Amino acid sequence: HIRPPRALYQPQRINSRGIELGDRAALQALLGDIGAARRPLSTMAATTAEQAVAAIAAGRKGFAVWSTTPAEVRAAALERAGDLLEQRRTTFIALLQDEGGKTLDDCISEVREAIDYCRYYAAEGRRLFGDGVALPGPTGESNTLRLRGRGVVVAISPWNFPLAIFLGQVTAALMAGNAVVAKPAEQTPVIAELAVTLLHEAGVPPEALQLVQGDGAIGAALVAHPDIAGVVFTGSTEVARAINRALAAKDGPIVPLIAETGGINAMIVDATALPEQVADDVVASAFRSAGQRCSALRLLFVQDDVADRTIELITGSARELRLGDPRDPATHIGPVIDAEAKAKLDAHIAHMRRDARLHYAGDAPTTGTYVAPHIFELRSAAELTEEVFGPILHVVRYNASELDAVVGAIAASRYALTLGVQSRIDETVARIVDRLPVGNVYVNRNIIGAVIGVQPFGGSGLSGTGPKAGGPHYLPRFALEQTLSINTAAAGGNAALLSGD
Ligand code: UN1
Repeated sequence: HIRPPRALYQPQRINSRGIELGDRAALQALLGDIGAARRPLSTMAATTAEQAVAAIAAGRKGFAVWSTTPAEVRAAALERAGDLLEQRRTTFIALLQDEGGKTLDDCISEVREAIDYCRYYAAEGRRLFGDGVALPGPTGESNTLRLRGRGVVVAISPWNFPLAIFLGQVTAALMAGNAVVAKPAEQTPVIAELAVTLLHEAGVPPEALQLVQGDGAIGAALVAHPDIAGVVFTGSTEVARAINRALAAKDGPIVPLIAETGGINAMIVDATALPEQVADDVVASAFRSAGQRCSALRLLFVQDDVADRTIELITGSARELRLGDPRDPATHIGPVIDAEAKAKLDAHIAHMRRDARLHYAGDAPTTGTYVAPHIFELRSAAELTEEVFGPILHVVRYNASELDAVVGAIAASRYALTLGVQSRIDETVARIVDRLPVGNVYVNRNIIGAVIGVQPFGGSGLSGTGPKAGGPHYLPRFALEQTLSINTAAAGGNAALLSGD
């Protein structure tokens, strides 16, 4: 059964309270002033390894205070942080443009996401960290399962969502009653500093949330410390592995790693897919944010009957994209994060130009770290062996009898983060989706921009350990479980322990 065609679908980007963050022209006018007033990045001092170690010791004191602060009070601090973010949105939007090189649309979405994280984890925290769950037991005994903080959690975050992912990690760990030592990406230190100041202002004690600045060596010093209670990390698979090894190698407590890493994310387009919808969704998923999202589309499988037409439509839409200064509201795609990222992508493009068929190469400004969108066709998915973190799309044709082989190729990558399926046949969608362990599956729409609390985000295999950020299982992983079994029958039974008196 083939579903009838329908109007094109654009996912809504509204946050939990439906906030509008102001009209673009007004924001743009404000941005100029704020951008000029900011501190130069060179004034940021990197933390030394000794200071990083001292932060863990101070965090132990912060933990003693914060873990015994009622969950309600912790939740209220997070909500205040969300309100402060909303009030100061233009500052954060300006910084995201400046430090992160992100377009205005991306900056607005990111500030919304950051506000959502504060409010969502506050609400989840109230639900999960209050009195605990009373469990049925024999008469004369009360049994309660409750969640508590673990200790000092190390949070290591990436440059591609320097506000939202940074705050997502930190607010979750704090809500669960942990103290946090956060190490943001060295490319985006100022945003992190402002975000931490804001959380302190919102009521998080300074020793419960400390910031250390620096590169991977500082992160490694934190992870190697014997007194940490867990690590939350977003970044490359390679670094997640290194963290895992470091945690396994040291003596002391066995602590969890929550990791969200990369993907060779695929989309499968069959002959019944709506071509205009496919073009829209492929261009958004592969090229928006200059492809610098872990959710972005890297590998497009197109059924051969419609492949030429589909590639033509995608190329047509890609041509409409404007690359340039992210501060210009007409820009769709800004620069990639730095010269190192550009050099890596340029090398991949050069390699593809030799070995693959080029369908499209866009125009990019010649100064600055711009990388033009490219579309290459591969003979087989096996030719793409690693995540390419930029605006480069790889296309592979398949015929109808090869669908299972396509599914097998996606599984064989061992990444399992996002997946798109474009088809009007429900059985085809089910056949693909049921066979892959992918974390976030998107059907007949784009594959980026997961909404907090609506589309919990994260994968498995080479893509991470879970739990999913912005979902109901995230906070418990940051916590200890404590089962409290109390004799309430005997004279002097300790029922009062549970009533909070
Ligand atoms: C990342 O890029 O590291 O769904 C993860 C999305 C975002 C991805 C964030 N939540 O596009």
